[in-house]
Order: sequence, then C-alpha cells, then structure tokens
Amino acid sequence: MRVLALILGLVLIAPAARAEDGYDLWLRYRPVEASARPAYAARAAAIAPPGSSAPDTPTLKVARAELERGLTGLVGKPASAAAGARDGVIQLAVAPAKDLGDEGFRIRTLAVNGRKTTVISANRDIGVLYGVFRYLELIQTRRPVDSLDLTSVPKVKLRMLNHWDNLNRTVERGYSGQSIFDWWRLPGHVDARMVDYARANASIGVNGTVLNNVNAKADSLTPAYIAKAAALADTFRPYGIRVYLSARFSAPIEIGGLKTADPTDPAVAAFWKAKANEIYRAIPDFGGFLVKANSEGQPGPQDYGRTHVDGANMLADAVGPHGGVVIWRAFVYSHEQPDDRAKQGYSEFKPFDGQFRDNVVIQVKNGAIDFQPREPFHPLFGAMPKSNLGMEFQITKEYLGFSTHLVYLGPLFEETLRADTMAHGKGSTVAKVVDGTLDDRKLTVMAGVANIGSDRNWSGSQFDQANWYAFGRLAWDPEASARDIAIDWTKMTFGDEPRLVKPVVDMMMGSREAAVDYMTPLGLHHQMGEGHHYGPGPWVSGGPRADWTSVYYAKAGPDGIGFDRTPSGSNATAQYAPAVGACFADLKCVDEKDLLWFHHLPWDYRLKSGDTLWDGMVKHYGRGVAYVDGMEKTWAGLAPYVDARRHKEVADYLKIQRDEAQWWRDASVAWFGSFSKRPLPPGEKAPARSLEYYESLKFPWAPGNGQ
Ligand code: GCW
Repeated sequence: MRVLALILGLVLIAPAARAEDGYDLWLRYRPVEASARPAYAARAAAIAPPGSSAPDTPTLKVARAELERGLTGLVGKPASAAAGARDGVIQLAVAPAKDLGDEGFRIRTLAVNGRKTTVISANRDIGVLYGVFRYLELIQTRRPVDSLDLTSVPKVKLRMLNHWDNLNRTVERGYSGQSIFDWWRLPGHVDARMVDYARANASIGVNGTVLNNVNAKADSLTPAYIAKAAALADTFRPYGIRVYLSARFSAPIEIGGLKTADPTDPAVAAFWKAKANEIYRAIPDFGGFLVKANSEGQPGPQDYGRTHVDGANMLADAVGPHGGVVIWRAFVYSHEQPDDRAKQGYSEFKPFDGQFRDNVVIQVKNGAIDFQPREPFHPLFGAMPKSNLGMEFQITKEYLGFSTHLVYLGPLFEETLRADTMAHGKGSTVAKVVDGTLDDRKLTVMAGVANIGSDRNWSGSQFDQANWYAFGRLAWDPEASARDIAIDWTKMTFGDEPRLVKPVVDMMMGSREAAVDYMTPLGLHHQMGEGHHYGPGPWVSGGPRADWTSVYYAKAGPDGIGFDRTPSGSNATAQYAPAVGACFADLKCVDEKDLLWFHHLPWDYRLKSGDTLWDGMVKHYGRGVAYVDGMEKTWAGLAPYVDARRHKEVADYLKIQRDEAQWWRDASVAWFGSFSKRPLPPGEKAPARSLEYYESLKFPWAPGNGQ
C-alpha cells in the first residue's frame, strides 16, 4: 500500500518536478499561463499548409516544424488550416518585397479569404524562418499578437560565431565542457545536437560559424576533415548557417608539399586555389577563411617579408570566384616591437586602407589589447573607411571570471557599439562602422568568440546563455538595447513572472560593472593570472615578453599607477580622431572609467568623488564584491519562481563568484597597497591573507588553456 502510494505520488508530482537543465535555452516554449492563453491560442489556431507562395523547401520545412513545436508548447497543437479553421491562421509566404533584402521578414495580421491571418513573409525562405522565431518570441515575451505589422531586416551581413575549438575537442578559452563538434565521429555520425545548435543560432539570426580555432591546424583543410565540415554544413544549411574554416597560413608547406607559404609564390597561390575549389566541391555555400596571421606565433605573410595585404588578397582570389570571403584578423602584436601593444594593430593595418580586395574583411577586436572587462573602443574603428572592417567580440569569458561568474556582456557590447569614433564628426558610432553605414560598406561582419560547449546547458552556466543570445541580437541590430535584450532573454529563459523578471534584469545589467570593479577598476587592465587568466595576478612579471605580464599594464610603483598613453607617454591617444584622442589625453575630459588606461597618476590624485586615487580604487574593489553579495541575496529570494535545478546551479555559481570577487579584491589591495603604502580608507577591511599567500596560489589545471 505504502509502496503504491509512493509510486502514485511520484507519478503525480513528476511533471511539475521535471528538472530543467538549461538545454532548451531560450526556446523553452512552456505553456502560456491560463489567463493569457486563450487570446494567444485564438490567434494561432492553425498553420496554413505548404502552398505555391511557400513551397516546401528544407528551410520552410524547418520553419513550419519550429512553428508547430513552439505553438504546441505555448498554446496547444495548431490545426491544419485546411481542416476548416476560421480566424487565427498563420501563413508562411515567400514573396518579393523591396525593403526586406535577403534575410529580412515581415509579420502582419491580414484578412486572407475573409479569415484573420498572421502572414510571415520574406523574399527568401530563410527570412520566413527568422520571422517564425520572432513570432514565437512575441508570444514567449507576452507581447500582443493581435494586429501585427512588424518589419525586421538585419543590419549586418555576416553574423557569425568563431569557435576556438580544437580537433581533439579541447576548446581554447572554453569553459563549458568539450567542443560540441565531434570531429572524430564525423562525417559518419552527426550528433542530433547539431540541429539544436543550428536552431538556437537561427533563432537569433546567426548565419555563419567558423568551426575551428584561429590557432589553426592545417589538418582541417585535408580531404578527411573537409568531408567532416561538409556533413556539418549539410546539417546547418536549412537554418541559413554557412560554415567557415580557420586557415593556417603555412598549410601549403604542411599539407601541400611545398617548401614555402610565401603568398607571392605562384605555387602557393595555386595551392590555395586548388584547395578552395576542393572545398567548394564539397560545400557549395562554404563561407570562406578566417585567418590569424603573424600573431602570437602563428605563421603569416610577414615570415616571407610580405604584408597582410599580400596574404589576404592571395586567399581572397582563391575563394572569390566562389563567392567566398577572407576574414583577416587585426589582432596582431609582436614581441620584437617594443611599442605599446595597444598601438600595434592600428600601426600595422591603417597604412593598408584601400588595398584589400572587396571580399576581404579586417576583423578587429572591440578594444586594442584583448577582451578586457573594459576597454576603450579599438582605434581602427573609423580609421579605415576604404576597407571592410568587422567587429570581434568575445562571448566566452576568458577575462571575466569564466563561466562561474555571472557577468552579462550586453552592456559591454553596447558600450563599445555606442562609442563615438568621431570619424566623420559626431554620431560616427562604432555601430555605424560595423553596420557599414558610416562609409557605405556592404560586406559587414560581427563575430563573437563562442562560449558554447558540450555541457548540457551549452554555455557552462545558465546566465552565459544570455551572452550568446545578446550577441546574436546585437549582430542583427548593433543599435539594440542591452536592457531590452536582457528582458526578452529573461522572460524566455525563466518565464514571464514580473517578480522575477525585474530583479533578474537589474542584476544582469549591473553585473559587468561589478566585474570591472572587483577585477580592474578605473581603467586598469590585464591583471589576471598568468596564462590561464583565472583569478588575480597583478604581480605577474618576467617571462618571455613584457606585454604578457600584469606589471607592464598597471605600471604601479611608489609614485603611482596607470599606463601613460597620452602624448607624454606612448601617445596611443593620437590613433583616435583628434577630438576623441584629445579627450582621452585630458584629465579634465577623460571618463574616470578609462582613467588608468590612459594616464599614470600619483596615489593622491583626486578623483571626482573627492577620494584619492588609492582610496577610490579600494572602494571600487569593495563595491564590486558588494554587488555580487547583492546578487546572491536577490537570487536566493527568487527560489519560488525558478525550477530547483537551475536555481541551485546559479546559486552555487554565485557563491563561487562571491568568494572569487573577495579574493580579487583582497589580492589586488594587498599588491597595490605594497606600492601606495597608504592606509585603507575608513571601514575597509584589511585583506584576509598575506600578499605572499595570494602570490603562491597556482592553478595548473584551470580550464580553457590547453591545445
Ligand atoms: O586573448 C588571446 C587569448 C588566446 C587567443 C588570442 C587570439 C586564440 O588568450 O587564447 O588565441 O587572444 O585572439 O588570437
């Protein structure tokens, strides 16, 4: 009897207790609450069957399947329109529309044959798929769908993920398990997860993916691996996603039997042409090559006394006839170059403006150093009007606490995109460089270094999914608002409970500033642990090169702290438009958030708050820790609104983050205090342990560091 009761009990509670683990991402399609359900159900009662305006292409098939799946979850299984539904039919249509381009869509409520119908239309089937995802998002975020008239066209042409995934399934700077690309079993077996990967990306408009690490192996270009990439391309194609490969510049030597990879050597050019032809035979819509050349030890044209232009154009000529592109990274710096590392990308690329082929894009990191918690925008934005210039953001949080810190990157992306380069006067924002409108460029790119891995929750943490999502939304519209995006994500990910949405969004919105505060406040940068970049390491010095050390960037000493990039220092400020550079160089104008990025200042320098620089720094660290404290408390109070498993995972991570924020604060205060030799401001606690203790910590197995 008792056993029976137990079994019965388990059966009864099972549906409610169904654990969510984050696998469904923002595409959960859980039932709309009873009060709102009938209204949505009435609008979405039936799906029109394929017809002449929407033939059954693979993309339209998946669009219909997604619509059915979404509606079934949200409001109940839709009927087939042919079965005589009256109002509330949803119809997909491919029809010419001048203003929609290749990928835009329109969603309108119209009377079709006397029936109130929602028509999702586009020039091409992929636009329809994007429209379907948007329509489902409208319901998921509880917007009215009664009388719709909505048009959306992506502003950036290539919206792509860059996977830093290795062929052995390790992921450089990956904190969410192994690579999701199972190279060994491909092409014989394509994991079902690849379809969900494609769905998720299509739902946010991502239309390209680079499958392998920019620190590339030539093996990716061998026939066996081309076949593997082709199997992925076949899987992704219905979702509008093209595959790209990182190309190792020295591949002609490693797999082509040549003695050189000199781009001006005809045999080398012939190798690449033949290689491109071979790839396009297997993958007719192959996107092209991504190249990291002459950077951090990677081979490149400079090995032969040639230039970035020689290298990029030679590859561009190989893929050009097939419609492919070459994305050439501007993340270059050399240890033979003693100049401020922040200046090297600009110095190397700016002189080549106008010399790259039309199908070359120069991909520039958001800032001039390396994906720091905060960087001023890269000076190349706005400085190369005659070249295609793409944005590279890092979605994976190499320098922002890995996947265990809750740091919503929307505000970081937004801050960079909204920054004004002043290239053509006020309003010349980075967003306008990226979307091509500033200099009328058509081939535009926004890339994000992926944070996706084999973890069930894809991104290593529930909240890191928001960074993937926000990246996609901002690539579609670089002028979108990080807060609006956070609201949508939260509703879709955790549900439309107002008592949950507002606190979660508020928490997310301040989380990046908090990380800046507890790691590198007031413009400090690159103070992380050596190599793996885990935890604080402001004392890191020595080693093969100065610009891999923390002391190079902070320049702390008895006299003060900060990197002088004004005309009296490295003069990096001169790489910006005059008005921007002058402001950065001027203590009265520069924003304090960038203070120590541009200035070396005495410990007693007065901040706007009236605090000395030293006191202000200590307070910033403390503020960051306090913010994480607050997040922990807020989240604990949200337990009633979040399923237990995801709630616990987030709570565990916040505890880790709280401890690590404190560690960052204590270690930094201990280290910099050894130079400032000033007391802590009143009320601030001394670090818990000695400086020697913090310096002694070693993390040989920190994730994301292996090849
Ligand atoms: O930030 C640095 C990373 C490297 C990375 C490099 C790059 C792929 O520490 O791991 O290498 O940037 O962007 O090329």
